[in-house]
Amino acid sequence: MTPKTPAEIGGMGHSVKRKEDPRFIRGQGTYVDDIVLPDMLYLDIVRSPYAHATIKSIDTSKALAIPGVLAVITGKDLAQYNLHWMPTLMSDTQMVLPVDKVMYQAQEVAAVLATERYIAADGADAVEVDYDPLPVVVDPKKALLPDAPVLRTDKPDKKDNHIWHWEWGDRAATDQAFKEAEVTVKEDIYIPRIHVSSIETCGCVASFDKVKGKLTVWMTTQAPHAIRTVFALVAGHVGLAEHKIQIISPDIGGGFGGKVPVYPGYVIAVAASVLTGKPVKWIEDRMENIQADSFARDYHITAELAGKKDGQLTALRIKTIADHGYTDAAANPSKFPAGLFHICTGSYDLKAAHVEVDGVYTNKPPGGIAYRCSFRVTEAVHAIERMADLMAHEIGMDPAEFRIKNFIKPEQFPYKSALGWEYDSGDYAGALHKAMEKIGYAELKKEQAEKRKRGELMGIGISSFTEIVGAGPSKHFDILGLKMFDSAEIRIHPTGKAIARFGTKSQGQGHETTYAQIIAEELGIPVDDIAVEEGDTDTAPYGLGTYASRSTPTAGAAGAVAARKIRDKAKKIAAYLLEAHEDDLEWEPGKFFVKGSPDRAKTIQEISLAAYTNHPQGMEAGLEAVSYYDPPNLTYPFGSYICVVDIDKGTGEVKVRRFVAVDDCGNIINPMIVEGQIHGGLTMGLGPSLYEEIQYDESGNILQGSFMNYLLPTAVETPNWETDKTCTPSPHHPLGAKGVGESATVGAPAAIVNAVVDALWHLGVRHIDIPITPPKVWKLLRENGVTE
Ligand code: MCN
Ligand code: CUN
Repeated sequence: MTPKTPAEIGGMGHSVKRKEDPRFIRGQGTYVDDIVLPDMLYLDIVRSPYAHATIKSIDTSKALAIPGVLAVITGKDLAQYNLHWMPTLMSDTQMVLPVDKVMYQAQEVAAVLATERYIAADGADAVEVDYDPLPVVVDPKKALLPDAPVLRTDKPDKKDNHIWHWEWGDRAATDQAFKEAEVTVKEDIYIPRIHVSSIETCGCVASFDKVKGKLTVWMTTQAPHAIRTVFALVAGHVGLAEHKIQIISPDIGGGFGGKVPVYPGYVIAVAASVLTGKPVKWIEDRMENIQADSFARDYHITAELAGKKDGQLTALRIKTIADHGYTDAAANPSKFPAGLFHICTGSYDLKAAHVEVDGVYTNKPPGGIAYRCSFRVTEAVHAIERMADLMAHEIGMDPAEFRIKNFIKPEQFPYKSALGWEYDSGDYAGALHKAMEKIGYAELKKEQAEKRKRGELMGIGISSFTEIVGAGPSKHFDILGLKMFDSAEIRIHPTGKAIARFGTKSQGQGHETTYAQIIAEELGIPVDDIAVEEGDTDTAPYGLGTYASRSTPTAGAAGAVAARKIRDKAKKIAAYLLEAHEDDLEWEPGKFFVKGSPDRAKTIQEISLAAYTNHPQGMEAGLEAVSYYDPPNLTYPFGSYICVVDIDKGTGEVKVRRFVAVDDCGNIINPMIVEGQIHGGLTMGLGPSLYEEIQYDESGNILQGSFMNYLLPTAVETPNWETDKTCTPSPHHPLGAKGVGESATVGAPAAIVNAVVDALWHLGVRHIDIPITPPKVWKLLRENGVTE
């Protein structure tokens, strides 16, 4: 797309350098832990060594004897104010601090308040808790057995560990299609628990001003307004009304979905500040972050695909057990307990589909956050892209040809999927062809055939994913009743400079730059002249926050709509100044001019000044607008990824030799930022594919509780990503843009697994669960006599 604005204005399509970077690269960002207030106290948390145990007693005397320790807060203290439990995003309940039992290892048990951070930590070590261990349930399938101990004894009516059953689609039509199928394939696919490892851990500074009765909380949250409302609803009975609560999300060092939930530490810090009248800081350390914060995925999927011998797909059937840990705290729109998992028909034109998911309690920390994926889309994409590959291999058809045969065709858009989604636009074959060309697909196939003769293990894997982002149309999507719109408020100052505030909150995505570009595009005001703010609930308009790649589809659209309202008013002012009729005016970036006489023009800066100094009689002064944008549909970005792997026969190590990613997110605001999003996203797709997994032993002990064994890819493991794009605008978004922040993380794992299985198919290997670690592959090689 050629930019419509010149580089000095920097509208859409310009790779404007990030406005936020000068402060970040100089170490001048303001993160929560940078906030220091006078008389600030520190909180540290006592955590449970047991995954399931009764608390017999808590002895705080030794801790309280340490000079500087001011208080030890327990569940019983919070229970006096009915703050020992809190609601989760899925209307389940979660303990802030336990009164009688703990439900997972590393759960919060008590909190120590002290004058210094390290004194608080010493105090936490000195708290003595007497536990009585209870039987532990870690396997969700065992949790469903009739003799399994019932975990949620706090719910009097609960007689088992089953949380909910959810199903979608046409069961009868799907069963019928399977009966009539010429070929079917079936596979169990486990998508393990993984953990968001943002550079900054979670934390807050809560400051209650007893005189003003106002609570200010700086916190690491992706959704400040929603948090404010939830705090007001939960703590209204202790006098915290919503206008007396200010949530500020300062700079955030990565969110990736892990900073959507409310963690107990936040609530305890707020309670401690309200009780003491002093500011209270709580910052997780790295081990607490990895062991106790909410986790992603943990989906036990059984998928079946039906089709004809010629490769035509007909139907998909999926059953899933979702491990939610001890509470359903998943970050999903309220009406969808399994998120948008029913995007699982993917890029294919299927006649019928049916999907079932059962949520289960186990003795683990809460699961169900999204790890750079809008609500279970990675799980869905992984399932369909694995199954498509399995089917192609099964019938002996080239996986690329197979996909092209089954893709939804460009002329079928808007396309209604078998599970009810209306895909907005796409050209799936276009993206796949581009990726095939870029990687040299035909030559790679030849190379592979030759290598196979020599006994070398090389694989080629494709993933042609469809993402679904931008929740959302508020008729379907809400979180605890809050409709999922988003907002923008733009104010133009007399000198033509602007401030714009949004209801979302960047965690590294570059909103200060890209939102300014959207306004520059619409008003012709240079990017440098536009200040963008987010994350302060006292100033920003109400919005639902940044996750699910929704900022561009929702708040970005709101920015365009608000800017257009301003342009409409500017036109009236220009007509007045130019003594012309509005209909005779034309717009080009930055000015209105009289049709046919380009010299008779008024720049947006001149118009801005006139809005305060010389506006028409009867018109309100000023130049500003607000938009609360409720998107008519979601956006459906997509892409085709091709991965080439070589497998070391001696060690089982998988090496990603090449990875080509062709993405399509419609019209692009900032190509450089989008490329950065894709590079980061691909690396976050690589991690879980080859390295990352959180496991528990039978007693509920976490096995990957630190970066010693929870492995993240570094620059050494990360291949050279080769990226490219196609552009299929969204027909309903004001700028034709789709979200992109998560596409790569969602799409990449299936390409990697498909490549590995492709390398090993001739040995009889049909599937490998991620992460594909060297021991897993080595075992397969050994079983097949390839290695000793
Ligand atoms: N963009 C663009 N043109 C498009 C689409 C997007 O220029 N057609 C730009 C946007 O203007 C924005 C960025 O790309 O600057 C991402 O936009 P979008 O896809 O709308 O996603 P969000 O801004 O809502 O970001 C959320 C998404 C999610 S859900 C996760 S998880 C994730 C991700 O972004 N977390 C991140 N990328 C991250 N990047 C960083 N650095 N840190 C995180 O925590
Ligand atoms: Cu999907 S993790 Mo992001 O939605 O913040």
